[in-house]
Amino acid sequence: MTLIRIPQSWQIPEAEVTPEEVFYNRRRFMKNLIGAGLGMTALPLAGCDTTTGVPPAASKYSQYPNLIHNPRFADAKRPITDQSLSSRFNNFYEFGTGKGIWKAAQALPTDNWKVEVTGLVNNPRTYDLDDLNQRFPLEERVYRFRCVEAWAMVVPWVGFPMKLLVKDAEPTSKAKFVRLTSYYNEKISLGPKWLPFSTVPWPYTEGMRLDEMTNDLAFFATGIYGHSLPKQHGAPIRAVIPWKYGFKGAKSIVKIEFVEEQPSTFWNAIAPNEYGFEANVDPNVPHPRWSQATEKIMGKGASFTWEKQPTIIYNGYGEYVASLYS
Ligand SMILES: Nc1nc2c(c(=O)[nH]1)N[C@H]1C(S)=C(S)[C@@H](COP(=O)(O)O)O[C@H]1N2
Ligand SMILES: [Mo]
Repeated sequence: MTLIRIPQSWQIPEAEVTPEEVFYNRRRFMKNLIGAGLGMTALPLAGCDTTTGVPPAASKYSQYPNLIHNPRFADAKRPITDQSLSSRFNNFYEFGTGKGIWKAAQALPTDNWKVEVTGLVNNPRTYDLDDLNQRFPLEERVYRFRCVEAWAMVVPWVGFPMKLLVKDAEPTSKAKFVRLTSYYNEKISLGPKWLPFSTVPWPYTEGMRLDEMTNDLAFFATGIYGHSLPKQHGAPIRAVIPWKYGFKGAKSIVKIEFVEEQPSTFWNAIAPNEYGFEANVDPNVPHPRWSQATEKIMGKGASFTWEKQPTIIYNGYGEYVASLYS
């Protein structure tokens, strides 16, 4: 019974791409699963949920009466990916290693969410979600998105530039980096149980330099497609850093910590030679196991088809960020 369900998340369309998951090759993975004797209890009951957590189209924008449609980021020069695709093809390892985790992710408890801002700042503070959505003017930005696995999409996020939160926090002159920590609860985030547990540095963490964080583009998203983030996209708040590979964008953030040294981060700790800390999109730097010269853009209309195209340096955002790396 149990094992019948597991392969579902591995079915097409994810078979189309080479996921980070390959790091744990599938056979070893299945063996671990059987060896560990994981029974029905390891399978989230939330899997029974048949909704993707995506509100009906009628509610689009109604929760955002003052939304700014930032004209600089209104057109990503590629069509926006259909929501029915992007909300069913996700990476969120806390809820499983396949792309079809949208059902399992509905188990994420988002009520009374708190985000702690801490570390080398003059104004440490714990925000709740209303604080965040009211304190910072919300805008919509259509960004290109590029996963290190070489799939890509175009998504209209709702949120606010990270630099507004930085200003609020007032980092001290010692602060050089930020570390973002994702929600983690071993009892709810059942995905980890499917991995060789001791080798995986949960919770998921990510980070960047302070000058990257205060770049115009770096964004905290609390919504997508004109409504709140569905859980599988990292509700209620996640990072979006469009010139870097997707894994830099930590989901379901609970802690934002300003630090002096480059922090240890999830994928970088697992495989430093495969997932560098900087992780800027670059067609000329291949992943050790695949080329980054081209990418596959998700969908055309509402079906999972993939169109190959050349990868652009900094995911096409060089005019904003190239000077950070000169
Ligand atoms: N907490 C957490 N954040 C995460 C991940 C994850 O597994 N856990 N996966 C990352 C990767 S590899 C990608 S490509 C994006 C995917 O975002 P999406 O599913 O909303 O498209 O989330 C990133 N953020
Ligand atoms: Mo990714």
